Amino acid sequence: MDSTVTLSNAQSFIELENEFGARNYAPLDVVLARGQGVWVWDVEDNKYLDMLASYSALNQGHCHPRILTALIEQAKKLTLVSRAFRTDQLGPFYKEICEMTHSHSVLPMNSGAEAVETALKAARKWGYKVKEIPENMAEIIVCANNFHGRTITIVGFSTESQYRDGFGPFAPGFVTIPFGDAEALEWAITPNTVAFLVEPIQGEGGIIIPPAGYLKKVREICDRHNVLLILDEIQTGLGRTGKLFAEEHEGIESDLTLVGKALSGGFYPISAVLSNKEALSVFNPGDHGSTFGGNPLACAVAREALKIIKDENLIENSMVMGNYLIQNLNRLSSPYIKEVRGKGLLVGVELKKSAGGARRFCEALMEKGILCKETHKHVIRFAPPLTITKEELDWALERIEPVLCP
Ligand code: IF1
Repeated sequence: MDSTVTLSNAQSFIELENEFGARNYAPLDVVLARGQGVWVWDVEDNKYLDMLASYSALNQGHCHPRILTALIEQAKKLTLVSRAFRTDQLGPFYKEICEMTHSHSVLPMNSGAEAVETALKAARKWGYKVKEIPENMAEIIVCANNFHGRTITIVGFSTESQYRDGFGPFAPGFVTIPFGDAEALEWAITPNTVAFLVEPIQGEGGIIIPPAGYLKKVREICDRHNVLLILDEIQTGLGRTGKLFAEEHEGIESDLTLVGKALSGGFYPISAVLSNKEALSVFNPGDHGSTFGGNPLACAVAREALKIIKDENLIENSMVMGNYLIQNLNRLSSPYIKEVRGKGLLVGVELKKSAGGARRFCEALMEKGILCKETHKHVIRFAPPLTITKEELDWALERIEPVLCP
């Protein structure tokens, strides 16, 4: 029996998802079929400006032709050997990402959550082997309102009740402090603290920017107590906030930096842990790994995706266009807007409670040809590909204004 499905209209695709898929998402009812740069088209060929960019995985834009070529050329040659053998892609990828990010060493994985898990394992092992903490006593400090992924360990230290509900028991050894409060970090550190894990800007938390000087103080406190600073730059990194990494806004360097999402420009799941000192060197053969981590297809894609960030000046464009977007959103006199905040092209528009939630605004924007997604009920997130031009932002602003200023 031929079970191949050929469908044309949006509703039939939606029904298929609803009939056969787990209900772990509530997406907008737009069924996309192709994308190019900042634009995507649905199955009925309606065109939309993608102002979500897959939560920053598409910093280089949809289907970037150079990454596409790298993917195809590498796919013709060699895709996977596992880490049982070496390849002619892994070493060059290591060298290029370390040089570009001023890192000492790197460990490649696939998803963002895996990069987070890898860093947690490295930090604990570093704590036992280097800091000489008693066995099974390692503590890692995290922030309230964090988002680091969906594994059981990670949701175990989430403060969002839905992310935890029904998934326990959870791993011990995590301590939660408020985000943006350096003094709280100092208070929470004990002789058994191995690391502090934090997002430079909380993404899913609602585009929350900590007070100026926070990361600098955090760096100083971690140094003073011999605690590793782990920055989750999976969403904020690779140009999103107008710097290669958000840490640069405060002129600091982490001990471990986590990257994912835009590391592949949206073609392929690739993540990595970047290490600035000895933290990663505690791993011995057999301690950690992944079948697909560091595979040659991933490396070829990531190498090209990184080069594009430089060659197309995406970091500077993110800063300039981000400022332009924030400035113009701030000009709107809307009865709904409470605050506009952001850095580079990571922008949040927080709505007043009286607006009744951000979802209906995202739906209204979709009707006008703009795709974005609410976060934390009351915040609209605008995070388009970093390739976006002033003309394209003007096009967006023309459509955002009537939705927010009726
Ligand atoms: C989904 C959110 C964003 C992240 C940070 C680690 C990860 C993420 C700072 C894990 C992932 C994703 C997950 C994705 C949607 C998206 C998201 F709304 F869910 F929270 F971006 F804001 N650290 N964020 O933002 O990376 O394992 O997913 O590769 O649908 O859950 P991952």
